[in-house]
Amino acid sequence: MAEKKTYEAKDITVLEGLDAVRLRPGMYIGTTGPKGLHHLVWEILDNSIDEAANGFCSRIIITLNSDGSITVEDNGRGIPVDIHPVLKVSAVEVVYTQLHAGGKFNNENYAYSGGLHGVGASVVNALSRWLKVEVNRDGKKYVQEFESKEVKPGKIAGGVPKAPLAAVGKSLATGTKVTFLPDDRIFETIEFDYATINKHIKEQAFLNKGLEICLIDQRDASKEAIVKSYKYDGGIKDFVKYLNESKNKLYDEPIYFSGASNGIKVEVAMCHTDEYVDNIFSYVNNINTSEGGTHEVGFKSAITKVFNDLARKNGNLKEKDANLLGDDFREGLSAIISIKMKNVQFEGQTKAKLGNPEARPAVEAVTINELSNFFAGRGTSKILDSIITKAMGAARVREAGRKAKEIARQTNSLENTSTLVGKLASCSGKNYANNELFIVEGNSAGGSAKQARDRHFQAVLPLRGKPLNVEKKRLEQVLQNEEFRTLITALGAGIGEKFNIDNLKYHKVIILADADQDGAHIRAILLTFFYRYMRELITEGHVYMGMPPLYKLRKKDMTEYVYSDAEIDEAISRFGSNYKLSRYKGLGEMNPEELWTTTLDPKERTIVQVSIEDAAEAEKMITTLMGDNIEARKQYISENADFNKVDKAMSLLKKSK
Ligand code: 0RA
Repeated sequence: MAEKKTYEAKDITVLEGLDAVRLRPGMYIGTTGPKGLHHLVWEILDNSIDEAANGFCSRIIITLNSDGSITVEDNGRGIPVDIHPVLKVSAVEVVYTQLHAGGKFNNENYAYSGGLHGVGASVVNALSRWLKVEVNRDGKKYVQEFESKEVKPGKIAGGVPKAPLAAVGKSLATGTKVTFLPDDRIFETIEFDYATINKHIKEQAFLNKGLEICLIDQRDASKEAIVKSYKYDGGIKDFVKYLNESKNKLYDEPIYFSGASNGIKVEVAMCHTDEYVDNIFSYVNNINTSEGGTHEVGFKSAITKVFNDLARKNGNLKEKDANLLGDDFREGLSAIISIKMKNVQFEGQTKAKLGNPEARPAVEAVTINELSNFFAGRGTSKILDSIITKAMGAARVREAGRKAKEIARQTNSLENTSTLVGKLASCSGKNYANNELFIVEGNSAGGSAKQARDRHFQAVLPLRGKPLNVEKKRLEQVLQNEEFRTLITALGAGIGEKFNIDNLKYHKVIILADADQDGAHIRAILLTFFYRYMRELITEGHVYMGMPPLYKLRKKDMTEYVYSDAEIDEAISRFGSNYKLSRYKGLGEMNPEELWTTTLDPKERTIVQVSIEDAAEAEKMITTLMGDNIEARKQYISENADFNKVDKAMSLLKKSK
């Protein structure tokens, strides 16, 4: 009994740490929205991935359970169970209750972990209703459970051990299994998103060569569990093959190299295609740096140098010729850059840009060294020839484009805005920070939007059918398309290299498309366009998706608009009987008043900010759906299409009649 007392007394200091996490969750996981919720999973998963990176774990299984909890299980060595000499509790308990203790134990082997995730398993425990850890090691199975519960009215203590770690039986296996239920008193939603987790583990499987990561979704007890497994023995080389799946490659096998410089480990896989844009993804300690950073800069300058040197050595470039530009060598390039380093500093709008200056020379040195070695002795290999030929083609087009633009400038055709923006209904306000541009699908919805909007600060650009798909088009061709010229001119900030966000005339660019297949397509084309030619528009947070309602519920003088299938059941139950339900098949069905109240009015509407991940996903979708690889296309559709939506709407309509 006495022993139990001291145990509780000591708990108190532990709890104060975890209370800080519950008080300011944002400081530890960024947000309490869906992104923060999934951060918990990445956190726990990272610990298992670290164990794999050290060579002790070959498989990780993530299970989405029917009670809403999630399990992450690995076959590593198991978290140590010995008693901490100072804290006098098991190492397991330290990991889940001590802030920043993490699973890392200051072990030299774990020197590279951390970064954006790395906040420690204790943060996950603090923000969970309950958490259970099961450890198999030393021939035994150990269990410890934690919970967050109200200790006095209005005061919740987070992540309190229900009892010390206990041996509960024998086990021949080794490994760690963590199950937790995120706390709905902290998070806006505690529903895990299958697609988000699926995408993340696939990415992690690519980044961790040979590691098997499985996902089991058994939340719906009436259906068979969905089981997925990823394991790539080619690592990031397989990642590049996947990116290029539906593209025409200049050479079959991606170029792969790795090395280290100044304690920074660098790994690169790259392969050129016949496309005109590049597709470079970079990672630091397995964390995606979608805004780029010093490592990407180092990589880009290194390949420019190596390929220019080789082109000169091979006689493709004569003495009098100028060097080719980095852009030329990157045309059609798909690449993955993965580096591991200590003391990572993230910068940028979304903290997804590597800031460490030392990463640039390190990546540069490894790339110059390894890439030169790769081509050394091969003379004019086929691979090198194809890369240089492609780059020289790009340079020719660039030069021709420059001349054409000069002529165009002289004849003043591109700059003559008055003829170009004919279809744009601009707004009268000149306070750009306030102005919004709605890009609206279809002429009829565009007409309603023009009538409905507040013309002081809302401009409307209707799109006639589908905009030109920018896939497989050079910038020059995109510029010939009237729809895009109008859009570019309306935004006023230029395009491509010349894009200057300071000149932006609309602070919010809101895409308004129907909630159907065509609408999704239009959204994807526009996002791909922004992603490729005005990326800052997205990274600086200017692009939004409008959310028109899907249903209108009416009863006597009550009217309610419902924006998602998820909310419709609840709304109907509130209306009771004798309601009238109608479904909007498209924006065009709404009259101007309805459009204003539901979709345009800043006080009432819902708009969703587009993230760089959304845009990258749209670009992947476009290349897969428009590409030539039929298998890849089928697989993509079966993995991503949400056919349930339409079914659900139809069944509801039948009910309401
Ligand atoms: C430090 C030391 C040892 C294992 C781990 C950490 C470990 C932590 C986690 C977290 C999730 N899964 C994990 N697997 C292992 C083992 C030290 C030893 O056995 O000598």
